[in-house]
Amino acid sequence: LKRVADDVRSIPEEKVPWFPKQIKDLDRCNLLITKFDPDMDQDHPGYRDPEYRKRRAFISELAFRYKQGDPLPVVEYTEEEVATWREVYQKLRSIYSSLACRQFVDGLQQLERECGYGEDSIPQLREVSAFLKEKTGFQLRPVAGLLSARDFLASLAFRVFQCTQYIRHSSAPMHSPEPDCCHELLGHIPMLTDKEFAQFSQEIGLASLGASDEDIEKLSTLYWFTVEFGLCKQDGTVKAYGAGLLSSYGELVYALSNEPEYKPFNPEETALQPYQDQTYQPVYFVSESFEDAKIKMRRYSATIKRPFTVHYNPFTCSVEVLDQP
Ligand code: NLE
Ligand code: FE2
Repeated sequence: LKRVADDVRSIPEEKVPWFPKQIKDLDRCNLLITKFDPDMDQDHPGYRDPEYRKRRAFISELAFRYKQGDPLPVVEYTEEEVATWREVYQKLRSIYSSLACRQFVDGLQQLERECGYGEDSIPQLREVSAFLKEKTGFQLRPVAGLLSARDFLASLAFRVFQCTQYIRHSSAPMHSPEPDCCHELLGHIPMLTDKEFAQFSQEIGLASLGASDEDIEKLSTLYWFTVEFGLCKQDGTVKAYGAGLLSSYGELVYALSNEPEYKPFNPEETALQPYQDQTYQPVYFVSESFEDAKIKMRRYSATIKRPFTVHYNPFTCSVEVLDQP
């Protein structure tokens, strides 16, 4: 018989890292990784552009002040920002039908029809979040930059996707090593309109709650090679479903050329593949199908050792923690 534990810290002899149990606890999941910050990184294309840095600071502030349940901040984008968006949108839109997976193309079409997606304006997180909520129960939350893997993955357990709201520098529209609104809105959001993919994302999140640092490292590597840079077979050809590819014209073309190495997706091996996040990936993992990736990930997650199990309660938007029987 399983018993609901009040707090996993009551489980003897195990040090379990703190993790959010209620959606409100995500206010504490905000550890930022500043390595790509335009204020710190001399190689950032915005480093020498004080206007850009000021804009980034302003948009970051909106995210820092955000608390779960607040209405999502609305950003009035400048003409220059919209011009960057337009360039990214037009270039990518022209290659999606041949290089992106079916679920992505369907999702984007729905967003264009029903959620104001198009090249003339940058969609607002508030509207997109409301749309997603109805499709798959996912909702958005603003974030100031790249989050730590533990905090980012934890939010997925609640079907919350943390989104940046600033845009990449106008001098480098075709690839950015850091996330920005082009990456979130074009890379991630269309995939999150798909029920199966939403489920896949939440399951990675649930597997991460209270996991050891080593297991977080492996899960974030798996996340990297699936949700960010995953390829899958469809109708006999290889297509992209990873958001890092679907938001970068440069890397999308490269990933589906015959230059990079392909390996079959297999969580045990993929979890150990070293990766870098500065430029294009030298290797991509290809799954037989979405379904296949989901089944294999589920099997892998079940092998992660934790002294408890978690169950998401969608009625209360909270995680129930159960002692291992
Ligand atoms: N390289 C991606 C892009 O240019 O949109 C962003 C990746 C963020 C992990
Ligand atoms: Fe991403």
